[in-house]
Amino acid sequence: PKEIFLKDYKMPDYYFDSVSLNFSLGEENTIVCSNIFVYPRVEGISNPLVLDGKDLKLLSIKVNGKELKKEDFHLDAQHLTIVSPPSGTFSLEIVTEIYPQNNTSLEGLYKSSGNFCTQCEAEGFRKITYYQDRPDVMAKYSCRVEADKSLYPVLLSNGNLIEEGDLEGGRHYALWEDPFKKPCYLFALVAGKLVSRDDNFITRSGRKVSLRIWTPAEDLPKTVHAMYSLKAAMKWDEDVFGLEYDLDLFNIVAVPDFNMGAMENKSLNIFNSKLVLASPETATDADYAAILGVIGHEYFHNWTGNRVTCRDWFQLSLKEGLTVFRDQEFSSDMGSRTVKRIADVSRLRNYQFPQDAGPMAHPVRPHSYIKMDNFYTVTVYEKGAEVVRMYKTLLGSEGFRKGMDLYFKRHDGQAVTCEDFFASMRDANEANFQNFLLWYSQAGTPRVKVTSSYYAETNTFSLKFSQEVPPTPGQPVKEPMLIPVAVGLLDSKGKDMPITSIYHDGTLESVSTHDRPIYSTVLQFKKKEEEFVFSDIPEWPVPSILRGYSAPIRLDSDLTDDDLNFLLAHDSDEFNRWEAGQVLARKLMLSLVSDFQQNKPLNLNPKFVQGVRSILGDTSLDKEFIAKAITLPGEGEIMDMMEVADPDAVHAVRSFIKKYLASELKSEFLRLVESNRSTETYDFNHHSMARRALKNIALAYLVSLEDAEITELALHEYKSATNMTDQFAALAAIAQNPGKIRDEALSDFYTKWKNDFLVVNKWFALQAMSDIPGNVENVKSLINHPAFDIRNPNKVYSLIGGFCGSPVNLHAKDGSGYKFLGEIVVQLDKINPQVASRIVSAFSRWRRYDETRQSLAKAQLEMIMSANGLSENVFEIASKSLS
Ligand code: BAL
Ligand code: ZN
Repeated sequence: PKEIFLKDYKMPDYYFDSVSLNFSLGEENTIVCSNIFVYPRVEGISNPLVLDGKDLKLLSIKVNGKELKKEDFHLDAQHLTIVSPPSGTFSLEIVTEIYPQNNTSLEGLYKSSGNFCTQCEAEGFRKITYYQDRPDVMAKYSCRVEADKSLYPVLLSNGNLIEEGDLEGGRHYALWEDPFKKPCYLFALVAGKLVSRDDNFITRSGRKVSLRIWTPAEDLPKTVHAMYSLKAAMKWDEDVFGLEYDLDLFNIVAVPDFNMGAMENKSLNIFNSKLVLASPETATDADYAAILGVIGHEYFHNWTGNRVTCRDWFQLSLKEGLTVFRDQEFSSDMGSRTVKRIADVSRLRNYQFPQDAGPMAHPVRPHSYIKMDNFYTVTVYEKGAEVVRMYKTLLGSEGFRKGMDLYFKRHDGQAVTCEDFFASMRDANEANFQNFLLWYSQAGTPRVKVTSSYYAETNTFSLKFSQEVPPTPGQPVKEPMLIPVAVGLLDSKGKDMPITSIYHDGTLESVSTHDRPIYSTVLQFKKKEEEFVFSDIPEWPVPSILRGYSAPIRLDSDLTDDDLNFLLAHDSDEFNRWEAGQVLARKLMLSLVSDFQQNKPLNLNPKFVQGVRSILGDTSLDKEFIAKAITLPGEGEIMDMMEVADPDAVHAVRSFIKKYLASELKSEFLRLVESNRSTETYDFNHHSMARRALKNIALAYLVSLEDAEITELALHEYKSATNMTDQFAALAAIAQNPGKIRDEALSDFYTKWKNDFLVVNKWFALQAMSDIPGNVENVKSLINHPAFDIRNPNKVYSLIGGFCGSPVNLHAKDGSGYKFLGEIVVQLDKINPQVASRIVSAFSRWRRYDETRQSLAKAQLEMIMSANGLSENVFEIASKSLS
C-alpha cells in the first residue's frame, strides 16, 4: 500500500467546470454517464489527465464527442489516464457500469434496505465513475436519476429539482441541479420508497426554505425531534454566526446501513437512522441529545465544509474540528453549558488522549496516510474542536466572530487550508499567535506542570509553568506551543479575588482596574518554562487553573487534597469544580490500584465519602452536574495513567468504590431515586433530563450492593418506566448482576422490542459491554442471534464495538477476547474494510499491557496481517500498531 504525504501536495493540472451525471438505476446493474467540461489550470498544457476509479466497468470514453481509441487511454485497477488530452478546454464523456446491490463497503452507491443511497466522503465517488476524486476540484453538478417508479418512487440529489416525469416501462426520472460549486465528496443521490415529514423555515432575510426528512413510512412518526433540531440549528447559526441557509430546499434522509453517523452532502444530508429516529418510548436522553448535536453538525457544515471546503484531506480538521466546535456550542446553548463541557472533555480524555499516546498518534493535521478513512478520528474531530475553542478563548467571542467573518469573506467558494483559517483569525484581530500553528502539526498531549508560591511581604502570588509535548511516532522532538490557561484565584472564603495586574517576562501587564475588576484571566503560556506573578493579592489564594478546560493538555499541579476539596466546594467555574472532584478521584483510584496489586486490603478515605455525600445533598447544584460529579473516572482513563495498564486491578477498584459508596450512602441514593421519578410525559429539556440522569446513576450505584430489596426496586423502575431512558437504565442496572432475574429481564426487553432494530442494538450493546467474567462466550452466541447482521455497521458497533468497551473481557488474561476479535476483524474486512479497521483499532495499544497480554494481542495482529486480501484500511492500523 502507498503512503500519501502532505508535503507532496500538488495543484491539479485540470479543473472541472461543470459535471452532468445521468444514473440509470437497475436491479442487475446501474449505468452512470458523466459529462464533464474540463479546463487546464495553465493554458496550453496537455499533461495526461489522471482520473480515479475503483470497481468500475468502463463502457465508453469520449473526448469532445469522439470515442477514444485504445492507445489514447490507459486503465488500471485505480486509474483511468487520458494520455494526451487536447490543449485548452474540452468535454469528456464517460460511461461506466456499477453494481450497487453487491456493494457491502457502503461507500459509493449502494443499497440499504432496498433503497439506493450514496456515501462519497472521503473517496467514494471514485466507486461511481472515473473522476478527479479530490476536494480541490470543485464543479457545478446536475444529476438526472432514472429508475423503476414503483420500487423507487422518490428520486433525490443535490440542489433544486428542475424537472421530473414518467418514462416507458414503468420507469420515471428526476433532474436535479445544484447551483453551488462543490467537490465530488459532497455529491449525493437517493432513490427509494420513502415518505417525508415536511416543514419550513423562514430565514432572517425572509426566504422560505422547505425542510423534508425522509424515512420509510413506518418510521415517519419518529422524526419530530430531528425536525425540531434542524430548525433550532438553522436559527442558531443565524443568531450566533450570522450564517443563513442558501437554497430553498433542505433534505435529510435516514438510512439503516451507514458507516458513519451522518454526511453533510449539499442540501441532501444522509443520516444513519439512529441519529434521526427518536420517540420517548424508543430513544434515550443520550439519543435525543446526539440527534440534536449531529443534525446541527451536518447543517453547520453547509458553511464550514461546503461553502468553504478543504484543499486536500490532510486539512480535514479545517471543516471537522470547526464544525464539532460549532455543534458543541449549539448543544451548550440549547442545554447546560457546564454539563456539555464536562461530557466533551470526558470524551477527549477517554478516547483522544489514548490515541495521542499510542501508535496511531497523529497531529490534528496528519502528515501522511494510507487510507484517509482511518483519519476520521477523535484527534481530527475532538482535539481539532479544542484547537478552534482555543482561538475563541484567546480572542474572546467578538474577536472570534470577527475572525469567522473574515474567513468567509476571503474564502467563500474555495478549497483552503488550516493556515488560511489561522490567518483569518490572526488578521481580523491583529493578534500575535506565536507558536499556535504547532497545534496542527505536533501530535501528543502536552503535559503542563504548575507550581504556586505566595510572597506575603510583596502581596504577590506566582504560578510557574513548564510544558513538555511527549514524543510520538515520527516526531521524537517537539517545540513548546501557545497554551491559553484560564485562571482565577479564590480567597479563603471561596470567593474569586479581583485580578488587577500580572508580571510576565519581567513586564507588568495591567489586566483590570479597581472600578472594573475581573476575576478570571487567560494567561498565554508559550515557552518551555514561564512564570506569571499576580500582584495586589492580600492572602494566599487557591488557584483555579485551566478554567473551562481552556486547552487540551494534561495538567499536573501542586494543589493539595485540601485545595482540591476547597475548589470542589467553592469554585465559581463549574467545570473546575467537577474537575477538582475528578482529580481527587483519579488520585484515590490510582492509590487503591497500587494497594490491590500488592494484595493490601482496600479502604476508602472517609473524606472522599464525605465529599460525595455533600455533593448529593447540595440542593443548589444542577442535578445533571451532580450526576457527572459522582461519576468516577472511566477505567480507560485510569489505565492510561499507569506505567503498565492493569484492567483487572482498575476494574476491581472501580467496583469496590462503587459498592462502598452505595453502602455508605444507601439512604441518600434511595431518596434520589424516589424523588426524581419521571412524569408521564417525556420532555427533552435540561431540567427533566437532569432528574433522570441523577435518578438513574443513583440506581446504578445501589444495584452494586447485590441486595434483594434493591433488585426489586430496579425491577419496579424497569416495569413502571414511561420512557426508554428510564427503562433502559433500569435494565442496565438489573443486568449488572448475573442470575435468573437478569436473564429474564433481558429476554423480556428483547420480546418487547424485537421489531425495533435501533432498540435491539441497545440490547446487543448492553450485553456486549457487560463486565461479567467470561462474557466473550455470550457475545459469540449473540453473533448467531437472528437479529444480528454482520453487514450492518450499527449492529457491529453495538455488539463488537460494545465488547471492546469492556476492558476486563477484551483483555481477558487467557486471550479469549483477543482471539475472538482477531477472527471477527478478518471476517469483517472482506465485507466492509472501514468498519473492520475501526474494530481493529481496539488492539492498537497492546504494548500498554503486561507481557502475557502483549504476546497474545500481538499474535492476533500478526494473524490479521497475514490474512489474504487484507484491505489497506486494516493494513494501515494493524501495521502501525505492530511497528
Ligand atoms: N463529513 C463526515 C461526517 C461528518 O463529520 O459530518
Ligand atoms: Zn463533520
